[in-house]
Amino acid sequence: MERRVPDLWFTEYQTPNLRLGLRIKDVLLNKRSSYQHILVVDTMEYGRVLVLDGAIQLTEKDEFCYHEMMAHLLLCAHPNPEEVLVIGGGDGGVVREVLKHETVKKVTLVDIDEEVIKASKTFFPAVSCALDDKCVEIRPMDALLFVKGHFNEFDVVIIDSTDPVDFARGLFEPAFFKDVYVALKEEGMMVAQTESPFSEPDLLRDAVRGLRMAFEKVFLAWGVVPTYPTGLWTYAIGSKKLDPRMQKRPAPQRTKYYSDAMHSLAFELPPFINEIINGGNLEEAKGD
Ligand code: AG3
Repeated sequence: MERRVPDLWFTEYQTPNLRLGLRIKDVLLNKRSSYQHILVVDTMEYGRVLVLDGAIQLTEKDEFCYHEMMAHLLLCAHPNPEEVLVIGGGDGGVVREVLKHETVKKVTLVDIDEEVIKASKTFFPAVSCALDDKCVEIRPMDALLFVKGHFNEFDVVIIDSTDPVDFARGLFEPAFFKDVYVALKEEGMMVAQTESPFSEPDLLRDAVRGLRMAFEKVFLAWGVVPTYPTGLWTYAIGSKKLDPRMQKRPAPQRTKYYSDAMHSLAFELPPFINEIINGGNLEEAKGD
């Protein structure tokens, strides 16, 4: 008889009828925090993977696709971003990208679950590396409460949430977007991850609708993240004044997904996505 190695797989049910399977090399962490289940596995195809409540948050191999877009779309569209608020994102990936901008004086990270921050520091040093920077203040609390106490304070707010289930649901609501509006300065902008137009078209439509209730200008950008449901991802932007399609400052050096050309490309919506958020109305599709 030959020796055989066990065949371990991690499966994410992206929808009840669609799943992504990653072959596991090793299980590094498998625990429950007060808020969610936290799993860290090392996989053959994508390296280490952070999974919260069964949903992939990042993999070593493709996290840059998402984190670069979340940070640079707005930071490069703002003339002088100094004060940045990151909501969720306890892994530190967005904060790492934000700190590539020399204008930034302070980043406040508000994540409800300190255990995610701890897991990232232990297992994803290349993602969490900026969390100990002197410009970063970490506030482990509910972001819904945090934003209520802040007025006219931030240039850019980045909402790096999990899927809208359980405690993250409120982060996709119009009431929250309105609080974020108030927390932003006069030229402020916010971006939220708004899932896949293939698997969650209704969620995307509702999120854009909610943003339009709170902000003068609303825009949508898209990009590719191979390990997120369907691989096609959206980023919804609310702005008080500025047009985020106009890049004000060049892409930071050494990015792997975002570039000056990708900035404008990201705002070119494929017609089926425009249909979802505007019912095909081209005037509105321009965003303003
Ligand atoms: N936040 C968005 C993850 C959504 C993925 N959804 C899923 N796999 N079903 C990612 C946090 C990374 N900083």
